[in-house]
Parts: sequence; structure tokens; C-alpha cells
Amino acid sequence: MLSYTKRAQYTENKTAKKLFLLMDEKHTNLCLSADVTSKQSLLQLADTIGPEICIFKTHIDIVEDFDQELIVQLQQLSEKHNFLIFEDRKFADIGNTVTHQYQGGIYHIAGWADITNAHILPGPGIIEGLREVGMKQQRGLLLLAEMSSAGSMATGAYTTKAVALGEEYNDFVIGFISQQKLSENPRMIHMTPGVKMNNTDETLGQRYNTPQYIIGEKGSDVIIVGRGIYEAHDPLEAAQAYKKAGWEAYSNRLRVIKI
Ligand code: 5BU
Repeated sequence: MLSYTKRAQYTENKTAKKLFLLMDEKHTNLCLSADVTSKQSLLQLADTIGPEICIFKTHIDIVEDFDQELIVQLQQLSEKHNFLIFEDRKFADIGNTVTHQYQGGIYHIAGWADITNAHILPGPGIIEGLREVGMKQQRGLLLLAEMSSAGSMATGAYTTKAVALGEEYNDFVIGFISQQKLSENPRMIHMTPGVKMNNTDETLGQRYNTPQYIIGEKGSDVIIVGRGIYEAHDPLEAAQAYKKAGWEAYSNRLRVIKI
């Protein structure tokens, strides 16, 4: 198995390269899913948890007092703490529409989000539309190959197709949202939501697994954790525990597979 740093050599995409390198540098494969609804709480999370994470994931359209100042400050924090920003937009429309949704509107996502993601339901045109906008700024796209929720229809042939499309557009597609490693290509990064340590209860269809299972057994690269951290009594302490668990699982896998 290759380290994140070695895998950086397999991609020309600047965002993917940066991510691989910063993960090894910061010893973290933790992505915080900051699903909070005010500017202040979003920025506070970015500043407090920033040192522990490789990626800060947003749902920018749930922030009730959104303004451009939020973006400026978020970008400053991403530089201060060295993390990437991932807007979990889950684009799902035809190519022409997604170009507008990605670069325009109120949010101008392409202007600040290093990474975003898309469903493959509409076919390759969605990737081509996003790519037209994103490649100019060296952004990266993740394809939704699988979902964590109960009854998800992204399975079987759909998942296989997502992986094939990822390969076809691998200058812009940097990996997948999935529940496991799906591609043997070292340039492809797998990120997995539905991660929680002490609680596997299902809420509104969400299904949880542990960092050890996702990284250690399923071969994913990045754990995405939301409520397990920001709803914890002490979010920083929780983030440190997730960071440690994710990193240990990765280090063990590296060691075992090298022998
Ligand atoms: P949680 O609080 O750790 O359950 O949050 C999970 C986050 O990941 C949340 O922002 C979801 O929108 C996101 N998510 C997910 O839970 N499952 C999926 O399959 C995908 C995204 Br894709």
C-alpha cells in the first residue's frame, strides 16, 4: 500500500496533490462536516477544529446569515490551519445548469471551494459542465458512488459506472464519496460519511461505522464526521479522538501491507 505522499505523484490535479501532502504533514485523514447554521458557529468550528483536520466540509446553503465576509474569513482560516474546503453541494442537474450553480448565484462555490461533489444521475454532461468551470481554478470533484443512508439506490451497476466516469475525467475527478475503496488507481481519493465512534444508532436513515472499520477494513482514505464532533460535549477533544483513530487505522494498514 502507498502512503498519501507517494500517491500525490500519481495525480496532476493540484487540489488532490495538496490534499495528499497535507494529510501526511498534519497526520490527519479527518474531514469535519460542519453542518451548523450560523456564520459564527461555522467560523468558530473552523478555528477550533482546523488544526486537527485535512478538510472542512460545508453545506453553505444552510447558513442563515450567509454573506461574502463569511467566505473571506473561512479562506483565511483554511490558510491559517492548512485545510481544504469542501462544499458538499451534490450537484445533480444537466451540464449547462450546473455551470451556473457552480460559479454563479449567491454562493459562487467555484470561487472558494477547493472540492465539491456531484451525482452521476444525469450522465457525463454534469461532469463536463462542472469541469469547464472548475479546471480553470484547479479545483477537484468527487463523484457520489455510494451513500451512507439506508436504502440508498447508489449500488451495483450505478456505483461501477461512477468509478468508470471518474477514470474517464480523471484530470478533474479526484475521487469518490463511498463507503469503501472502489478504485485501485492510487490517484483516486475515497471519502466516507456516516462515521461515529460510540453510537451506531440510525437517525433519519443515517448509518454509522467506526473510523477503524472504514479506514482499516474498508480501505477508505478520509473519514467525514459531523455530529460525532460538533455535538460532542467537547468538540475539540472529540475531533482529536477521531483524528487519532483515523490515523492509527491508516498507519496500521500501511505497516501490515508493506510486510
Ligand atoms: P453526520 O452528522 O456525521 O451524520 O453528518 C454526515 C454529513 O455527511 C452530512 O453533512 C451529510 O450531508 C453528509 N453525507 C452523508 O451523511 N451521507 C452520504 O452518503 C453523503 C453525504 Br454523499
